[in-house]
Amino acid sequence: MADARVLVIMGSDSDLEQLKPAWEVLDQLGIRYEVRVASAHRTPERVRELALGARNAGFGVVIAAAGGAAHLAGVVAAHTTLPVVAVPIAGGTLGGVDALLSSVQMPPGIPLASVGVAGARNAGLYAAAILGANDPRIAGELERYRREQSARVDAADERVRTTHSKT
Ligand code: RP5
Repeated sequence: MADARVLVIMGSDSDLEQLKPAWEVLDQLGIRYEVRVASAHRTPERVRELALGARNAGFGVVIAAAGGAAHLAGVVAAHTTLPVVAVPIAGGTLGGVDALLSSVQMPPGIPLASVGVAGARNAGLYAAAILGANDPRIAGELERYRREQSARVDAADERVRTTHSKT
């Protein structure tokens, strides 16, 4: 996919279901993406190759998801100056807190942005915001997305108010 804008990498295909909301929201915003599996510890050379080639391949931002000790996003960030958004995968013995801390506690010099545990949808939205900084079409799509989201909250308010209030 030559003109994909977001590179999505997961450490294992066992992460896939949890990460799906990231590209579902990219679909809603009309942003192209490529989804890959590469592991920082099981296929370190593949991760390096993907990260080193990402900018020339046309990507503007990378979403990297992993669970457990979760070093995938940090390793990707070490090999590219593109912005990298980490998604800590929920699960395992520590429920994803391990992956969260691995993501947010990067030592100085190689920064990562991180969403919360299992925060794939926000990762997609944040990647869109990064691209939208220099792309008015994407910024407009994000504004539309927020307007629709607000309208759903207003509709829920009306529904709950009329159903549950006793005045
Ligand atoms: C991490 O280890 C992966 O991102 C995944 O969340 C976790 C477990 O991987 P599998 O054993 O299910 O392949 O590297």
